[in-house]
Amino acid sequence: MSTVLVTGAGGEIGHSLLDHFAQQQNTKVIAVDLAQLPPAYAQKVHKVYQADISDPNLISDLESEDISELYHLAALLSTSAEKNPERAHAVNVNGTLGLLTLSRKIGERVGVPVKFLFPSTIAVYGLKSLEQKQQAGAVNEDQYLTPTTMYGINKLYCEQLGGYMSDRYGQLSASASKKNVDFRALRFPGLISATTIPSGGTSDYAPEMIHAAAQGKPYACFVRPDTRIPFMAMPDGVKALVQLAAANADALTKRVYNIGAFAPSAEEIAEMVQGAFPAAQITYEPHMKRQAIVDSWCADVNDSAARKDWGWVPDYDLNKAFNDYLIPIISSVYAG
Ligand code: AKB
Repeated sequence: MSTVLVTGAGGEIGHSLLDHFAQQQNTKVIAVDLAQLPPAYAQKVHKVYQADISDPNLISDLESEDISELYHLAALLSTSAEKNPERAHAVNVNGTLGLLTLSRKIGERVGVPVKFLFPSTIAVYGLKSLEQKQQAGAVNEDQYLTPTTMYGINKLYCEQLGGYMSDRYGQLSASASKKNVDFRALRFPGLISATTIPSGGTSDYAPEMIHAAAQGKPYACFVRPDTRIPFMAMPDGVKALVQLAAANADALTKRVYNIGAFAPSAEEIAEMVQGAFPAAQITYEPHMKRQAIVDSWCADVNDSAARKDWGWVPDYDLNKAFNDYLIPIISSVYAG
């Protein structure tokens, strides 16, 4: 029986990850979330801590748990973080440092490194202009690392912090060679779930457009029709996390991996939505500041390292995401 800690368990990825672990026989899940977990999800886990991840009391309460894998999903996303940058720093950075320290202590006590799975983001990229974005195309992990948002800065720093905690923590001390944390990160594109609606992100226009159409509501898209960033269907996001966690450490040449699936423009998403829901009313009312944020993100990612090192292949391209996952499930959710 292995024990897995999931922070931000009540969020979009959290729900899908809890669904995944509920199917596993030998996994005990401890969930952490600021809000109360809906009863259907609370039933799927062994224990729930309703707490703020930046609270040091939570970290000391968790120290006695024999956690072998930690999925640190709790974060303030890009739009929320711009509204409250200090709070974003406290949650996104201090919260992550606390959990890395927790993992280090547990790893040391148990004698096996704790696997620390960290969802990073395409917000770590900062393209200077639309011309540069177009020329760059699918970016590699080490290019354009000049984020423009608090969220992107927080995530990029935490990627470095995770690597440090894994490989060089206290490098001048006598016990430094001992590895207590095995940090692994994925740079997620915008995620689209059929069962939950995101809040606080800037890639939210795609899921918002689809969910509005399924409910027969008009939608004013907050970015221009030509806006392009990578997206992924939620089941692929969960698959990537679980696959990276299971990968053999010797096969991993990086601590941080891009993962891609499809990269449509807002207009191409609107066309897919209109095809599925012909009565959909989609208009464009770009919000200048949110537009600037997505314009600074890459148009696509090069995920060849993930493909080569741990066999990453998405199950859903744009057509399959709409036809086999989003439309059937969303339609039944709102019909029901
Ligand atoms: C956001 O929009 O902030 C997130 C992300 C791309 O990381 N969905």
